[in-house]
Amino acid sequence: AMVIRREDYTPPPFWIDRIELTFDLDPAKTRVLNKMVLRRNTEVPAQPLRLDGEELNLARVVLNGGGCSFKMDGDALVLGSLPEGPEPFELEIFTTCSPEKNTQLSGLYLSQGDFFTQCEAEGFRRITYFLDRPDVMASYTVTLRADKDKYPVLLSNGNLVEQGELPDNRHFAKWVDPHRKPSYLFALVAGRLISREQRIVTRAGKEHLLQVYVRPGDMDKTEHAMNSLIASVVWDEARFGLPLDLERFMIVATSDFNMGAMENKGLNIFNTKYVLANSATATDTDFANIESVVGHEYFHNWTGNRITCRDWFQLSLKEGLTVFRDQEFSMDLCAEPSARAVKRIEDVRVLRTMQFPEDAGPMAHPVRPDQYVEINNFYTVTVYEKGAEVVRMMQTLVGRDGFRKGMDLYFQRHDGQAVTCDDFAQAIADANPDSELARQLVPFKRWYSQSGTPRLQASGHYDAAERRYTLTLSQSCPATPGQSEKQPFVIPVTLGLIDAQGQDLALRLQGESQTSRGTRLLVLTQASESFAFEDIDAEPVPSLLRGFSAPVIVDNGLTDDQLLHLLAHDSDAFNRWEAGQQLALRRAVQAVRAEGPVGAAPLDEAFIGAMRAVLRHPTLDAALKELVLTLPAETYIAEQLDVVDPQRIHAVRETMREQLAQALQADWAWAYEQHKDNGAYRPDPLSSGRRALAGMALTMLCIAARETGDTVWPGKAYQRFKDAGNMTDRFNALSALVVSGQPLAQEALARFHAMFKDEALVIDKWFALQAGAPDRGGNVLPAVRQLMTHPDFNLKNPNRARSVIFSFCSANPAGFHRSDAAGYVFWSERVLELDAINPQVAARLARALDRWKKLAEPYRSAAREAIARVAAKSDLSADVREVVTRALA
Ligand code: BAL
Ligand code: ZN
Repeated sequence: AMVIRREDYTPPPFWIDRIELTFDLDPAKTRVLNKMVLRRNTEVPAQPLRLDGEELNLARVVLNGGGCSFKMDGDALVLGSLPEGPEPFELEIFTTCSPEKNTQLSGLYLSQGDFFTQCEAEGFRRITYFLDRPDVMASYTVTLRADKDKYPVLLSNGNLVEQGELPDNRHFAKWVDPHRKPSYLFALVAGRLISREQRIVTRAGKEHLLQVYVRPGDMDKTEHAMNSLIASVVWDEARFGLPLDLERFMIVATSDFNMGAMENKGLNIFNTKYVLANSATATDTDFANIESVVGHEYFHNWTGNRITCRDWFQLSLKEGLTVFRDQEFSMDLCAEPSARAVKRIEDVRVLRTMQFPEDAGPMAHPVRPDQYVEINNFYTVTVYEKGAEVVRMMQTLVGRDGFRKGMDLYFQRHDGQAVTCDDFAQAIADANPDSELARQLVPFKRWYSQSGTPRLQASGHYDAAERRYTLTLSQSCPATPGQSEKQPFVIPVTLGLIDAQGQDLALRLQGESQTSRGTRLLVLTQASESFAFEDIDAEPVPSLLRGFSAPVIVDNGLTDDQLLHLLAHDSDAFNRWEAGQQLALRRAVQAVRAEGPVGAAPLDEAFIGAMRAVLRHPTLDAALKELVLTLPAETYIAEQLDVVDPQRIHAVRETMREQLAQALQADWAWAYEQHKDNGAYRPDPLSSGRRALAGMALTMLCIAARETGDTVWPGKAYQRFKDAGNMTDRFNALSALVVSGQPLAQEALARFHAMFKDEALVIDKWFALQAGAPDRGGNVLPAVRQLMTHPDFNLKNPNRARSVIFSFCSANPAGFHRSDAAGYVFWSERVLELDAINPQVAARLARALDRWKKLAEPYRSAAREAIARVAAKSDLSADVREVVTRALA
């Protein structure tokens, strides 16, 4: 396999200034005429022009209106005898491709009879020959020609400048994009679509047209996406001074999509999952995800499109920054500060359950990778979520206003360019010359170059005679593939010290004259440093890393009593949640490590009492309560252990949950009654939180009922399932029955399917709930095999494949990791089957066994064998090949 290295970057030997594309759209054979204006980049040594291409049929090449010699070198089209000087020349290339045969969903493809494109990262080369790399930015003019009845809507990037009739019942549309762009941002859509439209006027007084295109019949599910888009436009202008730079901004939904969505200039293409929602078909989580993904793609218009990446190693330049921006957007839309904390907890939970394992496994890579075989394998939680944490740390180090200044400078310097992560960090630092970031920029950038999750160890010492509290912070980072030694990271640690009454102490470090109350920032730059706080009257409890100020694993050395104190009193909601998680984690790990069968009661009275106090708390948010009372995920518990027995972890967590269900039964009943009615449906954080807590209570009550044989609560859940006024309540009730293994679950599932048989996204939920259900004696795998024979199952549709196969292999550890290895056999079959259809999706599934080396026997050997079975196939895609090769290394 060909390894591509960051250090080998060279600028392109040619520039492409303009491209005029003409498409004759036809499912079997689409004809593409590509007229380009190129010129030599005289700053690099002269070399032939090598144009990228893939699965294209070449018909003709014309140079400056005449013939020219060319040859094929693998997939590339190579032209040798080109003009020597820097003068522009014109190249005309005529090719055809077959969208209906394109099951990879990269390049030009069909979805339910409509045409869509996906070009990031390297899909444009599947449409025409081009320098398919992000540092080549061209002006695009696109003409689409197609049958008028089958494809009444013809869209591409930019502005519609002309449209009209053609012979043979055909028509055309011509689009001009006023902005230069890299090829990965090209898009076209053609089909039978309808749109919701909204005209808005931005601050400068300019009018813009916003459109959300969907299939006929889905119009009643577009309002939330449109509102999210309007909110995004307003937010980016208010928070970052970044206006909409297009007359027309379009979102189009397709049900066949590899990713969540794509930020093509002016023509975002979305997975239907992140567009379509109404209260009858979508849950609160769906509504929140739509808001954040619509925001994310819109924010790319500046961070990604106006300033793009020099090369794909810089992917986090746009993705880390844009995730940070969408997280801030969602937080800024929260009316209450507590809702901001809830959003932060949810984001950190994703980071810790997905990114930390990636950073500790065979696919570990820096936020700015050094090498890859297939770039599609590096659209990862590390590049996205850890990348966002790196940007967040910069904001913490320079302050919110300082960060805004840094962004302003970044745009001043680099608008219209293709740049690097270094350029970004430099701009933020240069705009804040007196900041800790500017002073520590070189070591700070180790966050971009070093992989692995740092460990932060804290220990406190109280000196009563001196009235001094000394906090010693130390850091280390484990070895990761290709990186055995790590240098210290620059770690911003926001903290408070809490007194016996639960109040934040006033803080003054040794040598300082000013005192500050509440939270303050320490910056750890060395392997170990001590910080001495003066005028401390009694030993405090440290509340470290408030708001999760750095993506590290903390060992805070606190006792249970100290954690209980934080859980009860911390002014930082994030750390209240964190204290509860740590208490639960300790108990889980202890029960997993203990000898003999899993005990019936892993939880003690102190813990249960603390959970009851949270649940019954008079002022805490329902959303926060639901998060605190949710036990750490099985995969997160697994990460704390050197040797992992997934069955035992599952047994322990299930036992803990049963214990909480029973011990707090009266409290759950109270919580359910208190939170179940919320009036007319609105997906705002406050009422979503109430629904989440009511749903959790119902699940706990059904779990408790299973033990006692009581039928009242399952009956109430079934009634709730039937009567619910919105999908969140309905699905929560269904889930309560399924998760608790109630006999009524089967009836409810059948009813649910009948009710929503025409709603693909709801049927995805129906599949996912069953494939992810708690395993009871190995019952889930046979159910999954059965689901794959269901008439609604379709392996070629990524959403459907994910809803069954990924929900089982990646999100149901106890169902998947079977002692008879049948889960792994199933996995290897599906990876190979999918690889023939869609390598990107197959490679994602291949990652389900990333952590096989940590498994206990017999799982470990069986998992290794399954990976080896996949690796033994000679004609694997580069995507899957890279994943399994790294796993076995
Ligand atoms: N650029 C790929 C999809 C996204 O991150 O927005
Ligand atoms: Zn993105």
